[in-house]
Amino acid sequence: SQRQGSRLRPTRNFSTPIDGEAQKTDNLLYEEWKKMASKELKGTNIDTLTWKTGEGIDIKPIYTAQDVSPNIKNELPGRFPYTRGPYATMYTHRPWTIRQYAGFSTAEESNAFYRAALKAGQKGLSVAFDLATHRGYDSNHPRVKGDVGMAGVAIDSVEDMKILFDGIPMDKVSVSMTMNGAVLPVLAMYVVAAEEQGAKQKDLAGTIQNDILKEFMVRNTFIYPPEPSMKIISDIMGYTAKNMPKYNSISISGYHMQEAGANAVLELGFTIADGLEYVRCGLQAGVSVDEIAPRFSFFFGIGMNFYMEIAKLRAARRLWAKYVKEKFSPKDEKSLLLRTHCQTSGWSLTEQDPFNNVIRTTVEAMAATLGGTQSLHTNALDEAVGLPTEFSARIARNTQLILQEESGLPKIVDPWAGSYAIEALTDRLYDEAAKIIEEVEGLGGMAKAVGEGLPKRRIEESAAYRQAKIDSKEEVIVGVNKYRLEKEDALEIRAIDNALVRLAQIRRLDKIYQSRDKQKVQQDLDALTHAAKTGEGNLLALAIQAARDRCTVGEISDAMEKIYGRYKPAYSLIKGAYKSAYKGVDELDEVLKEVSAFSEAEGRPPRIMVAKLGQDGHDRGAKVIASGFSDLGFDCDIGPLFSTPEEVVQQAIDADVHALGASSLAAGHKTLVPEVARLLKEMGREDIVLICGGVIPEQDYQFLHERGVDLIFGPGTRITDAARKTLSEIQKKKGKRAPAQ
Ligand code: MLC
Ligand code: 5AD
Repeated sequence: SQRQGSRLRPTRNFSTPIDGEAQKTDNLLYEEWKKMASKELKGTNIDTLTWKTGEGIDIKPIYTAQDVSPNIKNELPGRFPYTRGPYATMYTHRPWTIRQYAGFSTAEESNAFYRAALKAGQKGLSVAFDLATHRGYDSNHPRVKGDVGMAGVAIDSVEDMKILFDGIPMDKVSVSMTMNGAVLPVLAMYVVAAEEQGAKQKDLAGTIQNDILKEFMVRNTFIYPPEPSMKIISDIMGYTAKNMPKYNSISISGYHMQEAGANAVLELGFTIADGLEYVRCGLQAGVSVDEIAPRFSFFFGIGMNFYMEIAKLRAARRLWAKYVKEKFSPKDEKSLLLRTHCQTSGWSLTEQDPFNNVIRTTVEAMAATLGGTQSLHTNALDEAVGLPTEFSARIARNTQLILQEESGLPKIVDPWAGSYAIEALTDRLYDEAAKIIEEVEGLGGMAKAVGEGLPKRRIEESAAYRQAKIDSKEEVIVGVNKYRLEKEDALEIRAIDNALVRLAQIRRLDKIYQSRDKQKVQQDLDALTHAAKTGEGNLLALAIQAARDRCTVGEISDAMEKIYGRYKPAYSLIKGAYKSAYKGVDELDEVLKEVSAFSEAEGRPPRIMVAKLGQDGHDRGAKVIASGFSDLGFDCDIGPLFSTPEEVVQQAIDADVHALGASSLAAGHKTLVPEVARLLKEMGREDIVLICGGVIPEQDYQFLHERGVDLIFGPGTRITDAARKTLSEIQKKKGKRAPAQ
């Protein structure tokens, strides 16, 4: 209706009360509460009860009717602006989909894992691919030696894809695939595997992530530069709209922004702005909004700020409905529905006292479902050390089963509606995110904003700010910066034999090379190259033909890379954000003093390079460390993503560093880091302090030390501590240092 439409204007302040009489009563009520509160506080200022969140939002100790717009009571689930949910009945009729993200090692092993999960109550599948696949390399490529099968399942051809879904009816079970870089070959192989199972394209229900903008911002598994990457997305949307009507052609993801450090406002604003850009991308390719938007889906991260996260999902639905309506005037109401998957935050989980993670994940899962998510992944308790084991995966899944089947949570639609606090927070997030969206739209849309580096910068600032809050103990993490155990029990972890997986993949590739029709393969690949060059033809249709003829992921990717090239990201370092958010400057000052004493004695500050090895693009840790060290007076550089050990060692020597840090979050620490140590030794540069940081299980520490790693910093390390230890190790090794050239 008109009235609802006007409610949605972003400039409108929702907190403005409308009814004068009611306001008077509310004011009286509030004054009365203030009096009572002051008495209880015995002189402490009442403002100390207000919590300023990382978003800069004040969470007040009490909310009353005067904090919410009276129009709220007209909102219904299943009706514009959908704040209360995309469906009228929500979970009371159909609970959210329990969809656990998983994949590791070979297709055989992952298939067995999926089948067991489905038997144990999981409802949908979600495939995690290894980093080699993400970046369009076959398992036999020399650059991905340490990555094959490690952080996800290795897929090289349709033969692997068929094994992955063996015994799983692809026209019945909905499958999500997290793929963005090598999205064409992987989706093509999925379609062909389904075809060869006897399933029809029109019956395939599922989701492909296919969200490249956030890859350039935070996740880093792109292959081609932005422009051809957007063209690929529009071809996929065009193809699925015509041939796969039940398939969600994109999963517009804020999750990775949150994991990279974005607060709720940034996550919300940038994600909705991404969505608008993808609609335009489709329109430019000649599809109408109603052909594509009903099959858009979203993906949000859910962290520990319980109220904020519930409000975020409610605000997200209202924002999407409002902006799509205003900008694209769709005729189909379904174009306005924001349907979303959520994942609890991996970053919020700790290596220390890891069973605490079960509790954190439960709180987050409750926020996600009380916020009305359609599908959910709950993280496993061993998140900070490795991939889920059978045990930790079971507990993670059961967290959702218990919420669904024991708690009664699904029995009420949007139970927080009408809560003064949640409604006020929903409005506030809506307003704040709308400001970001307007800013981005003002720049010409998200593709431009990403090109200019705006979102990345904001997110990295937010990450450095958060780290300082934690390091200075203003933000408590139980078992890490408070209530820390003196002795930790070892946790059983999933170990993957990367060399074995790689061998198995190479063998299967060799078999494919011998059995396929070489001429057809060449024709298919030439057709792809031609389409990339001319812009003619649909790239997904061509990739499907190539997959049928047993072209591999690497070959299909290469065929387009010939024209598009491979994208090389630029780097920048955020300065000052860590230092400025660090409360309790005493310790910070001490470290600064130590560093400056070093600089005076040496004639230059301690120099360190933070490197990222292999295809692991998770660089929040590397960036936060580099920003923090740099704020502490170190001369700090970040090496390029996707480096080989040889490249890293050469860069470190060329830059004449005192220390080299390798940040590893995708299990490369057992293959790539020892290789770095070996090369340093070979070059006679063992004087360079070698540090390894990231997701590294305690069990591997000795292995790494024996191979020449000097310092290991796991998750939960305070940057000030890391800086001190690094400095003292540099001092210790000084005697061994080769004279500067
Ligand atoms: C649902 N339905 C209802 C209903 N609830 N019908 C009537 N009444 C109700 N109350 C219907 C829907 O309309 C739909 O049918 C069907 O039931 C399924 O419901 P859904 O809501 O669409 O759920 P689902 O199929 O699970 O789809 C959820 C989704 C989808 C739209 C969010 O995109 C999805 O599953 N995404 C998952 C993404 C994911 O797992 N990503 C992992 C990323 S991990 P119909 O006919 O309308 O379709 C990652 C980590 C990393 O990224 O970095 O590596
Ligand atoms: N299996 C299960 N979960 C995974 N994640 C990443 N890779 C896998 C995998 N292969 C989860 C972790 C991580 C997030 C991005 O996704 O929780 O933090």
